[in-house]
Amino acid sequence: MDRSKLETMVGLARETIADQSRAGVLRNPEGVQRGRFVLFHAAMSFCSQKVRATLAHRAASFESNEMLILGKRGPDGVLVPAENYGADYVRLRLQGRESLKIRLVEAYSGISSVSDAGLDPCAVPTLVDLETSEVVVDSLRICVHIDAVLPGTERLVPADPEQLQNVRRQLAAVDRTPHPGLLYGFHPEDDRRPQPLRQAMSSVYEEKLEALTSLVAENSEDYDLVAAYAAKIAKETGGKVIRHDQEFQRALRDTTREILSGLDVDLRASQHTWLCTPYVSLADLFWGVSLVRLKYLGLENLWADMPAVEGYLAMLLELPSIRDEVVNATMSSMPRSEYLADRAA
Ligand SMILES: N[C@@H](CCC(=O)N[C@@H](CS)C(=O)NCC(=O)O)C(=O)O
Repeated sequence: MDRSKLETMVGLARETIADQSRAGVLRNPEGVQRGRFVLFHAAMSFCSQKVRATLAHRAASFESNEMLILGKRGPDGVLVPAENYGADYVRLRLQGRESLKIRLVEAYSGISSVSDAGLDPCAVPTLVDLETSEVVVDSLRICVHIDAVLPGTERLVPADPEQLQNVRRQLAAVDRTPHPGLLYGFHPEDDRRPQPLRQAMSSVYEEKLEALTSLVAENSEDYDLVAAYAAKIAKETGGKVIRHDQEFQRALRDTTREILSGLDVDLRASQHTWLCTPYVSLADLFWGVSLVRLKYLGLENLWADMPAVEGYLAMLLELPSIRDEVVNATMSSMPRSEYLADRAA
């Protein structure tokens, strides 16, 4: 895409952020490649945490555009939609979809893997690489892109074919973990999410759908935008139906436990200091984000009989990138969880 056109689109997307003190903020100014990366993200979003941890680990500078990804109803009853639903932000994201050649999301699945579920046109994170004039969507692809284009040999994605294959397998495992389903859904007998979060989730789908329906009406002349909002409506309608479905919610925990058992086996078989490599790899950062989120949700019990996983998490929590961009970002942007607060305090 033509760079000046891209810069115009980025400028418009920035304006969807209500409080401009959260837009265009230079993060890690002393880092490498200053002026190259523009990131639209949210502090609480686990997909954004993967990207910020990658940028931090690779010591890269970036322009931060922090979005509020939950709508809010004001005291007057008027709904302020999530900033990531703004037309100009969605238009930017659709540019990223074009280069990815991937379908839009069609239904709710409880996972956010683009490969399995399709692209959510209204989600974060979105990366703009001003040097290659690319819009990159999907956290997995964004992190691989950042790692590949940065100079230096300390790559998070290893060159060794066997290590590479193992890293890819782990990235896919984290991508298949139903994090959104666990965050938004109501487990019938063991819901350990902080009370304010449960409260927010009890009306979140209604608010999302109300905002999206208005946006369709406001943008009815823009065919691509309407198609994007329609895809998001289909997904969120599915989520609304299933959030109290007991079997679905239990199945999400079973799937997560199965994925964690795979991690446990791989950790015990690993010949390396880290999961797949002698140095930290992208697999470690992704597992750091995943395990911190599960711990926050009170789901540490899913690996209670897997000491290798607990030991691995302790190592991950020592990484400054995980501490700053995952643990601290979670604690400062989400309601307090008794399960995460103790360790990180
Ligand atoms: N596979 C995508 C998933 C993106 C995604 O689901 N993002 C979530 C936050 S982690 C989001 O924007 N949620 C807000 C919403 O859907 O309204 C990625 O990894 O980037």
